[in-house]
Amino acid sequence: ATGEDPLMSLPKAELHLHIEGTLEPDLAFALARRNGVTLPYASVEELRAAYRFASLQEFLDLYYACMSALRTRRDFADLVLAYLRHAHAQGLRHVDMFFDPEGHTERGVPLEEVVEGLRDGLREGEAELGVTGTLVMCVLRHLPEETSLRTLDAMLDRYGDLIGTEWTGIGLDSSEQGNPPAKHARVFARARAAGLRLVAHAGEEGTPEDVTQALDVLHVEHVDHGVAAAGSAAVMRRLADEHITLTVCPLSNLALQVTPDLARHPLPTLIAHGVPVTINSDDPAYFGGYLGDNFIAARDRIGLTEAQLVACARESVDASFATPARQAAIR
Ligand code: ES4
Ligand code: ZN
Repeated sequence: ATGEDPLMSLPKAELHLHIEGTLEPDLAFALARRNGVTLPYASVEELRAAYRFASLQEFLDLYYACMSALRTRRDFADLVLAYLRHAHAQGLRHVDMFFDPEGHTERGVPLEEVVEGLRDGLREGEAELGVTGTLVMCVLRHLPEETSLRTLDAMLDRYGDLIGTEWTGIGLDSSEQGNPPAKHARVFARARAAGLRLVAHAGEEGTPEDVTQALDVLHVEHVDHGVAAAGSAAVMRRLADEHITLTVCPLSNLALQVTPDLARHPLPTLIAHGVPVTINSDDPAYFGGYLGDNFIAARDRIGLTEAQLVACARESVDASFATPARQAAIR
């Protein structure tokens, strides 16, 4: 089916993609072997069988466990290349790629191995496929704000010269319950002053008020997920009026039981209220589909029209952190 469906060849940007969430079980075991790391699963089959999640936290526990396979600069480059090849075959032209520096530094992997590997992968992928990408560091909201501040400062120290080119933004991810946007307000203020663009996960498992708080306190320009906004006409009106783009991830929402059924997904409600939306894959190795697969699910299982899907793809390019010249080349 890949390549035949017109949605697969529709040019798209991906604005909500955790590179660590692209680690497929076969690559996880190959990297673990290469690094002498033991994964908490005996085989690829046993790991795949663990992909049943009742909540975001159940997923995150597995996501952090599998990260232990990633240790070296070459591991991160290989991870990026595998993702770019897969997503390019589904119409990807540009990605603003999330990564979790603390997911690696907290277990002893030097920041430079992570960032240099991701940069290598993006450079090699552009040469091979013509796909462009930028990096968006995410801070883990379950950690103390002091930790996030140190992580941002370490990134600014070593990679501040990449801001606005290879490194475009900062995001906020991990466990939403009990970790509201305001917990990391100082990190976002510092990032904003440094010239980074701001995004945050909000209203995934949370409430419309979490979306509002991300806007009022963090001053983000996109809200990642944000599907809880569909519960408030006032919040949707604000997103429409201020042109705040939501980076929606249908197969993720289904896998984490944010929605019980794609037929009841909030995307049509958000679109009906004029909210700018994009479609993304989030953690495609874990949630059963890459970017084009999410577009197909939005058509066949949510019921979006061809015109609505084309508008989502167009919005993804326009709202991306690619340069204006690159955006024009993709459109
Ligand atoms: C994530 Cl789906 C999701 N939500 C929050 N944090 C995350 N990190 C990776 N995937
Ligand atoms: Zn996410």
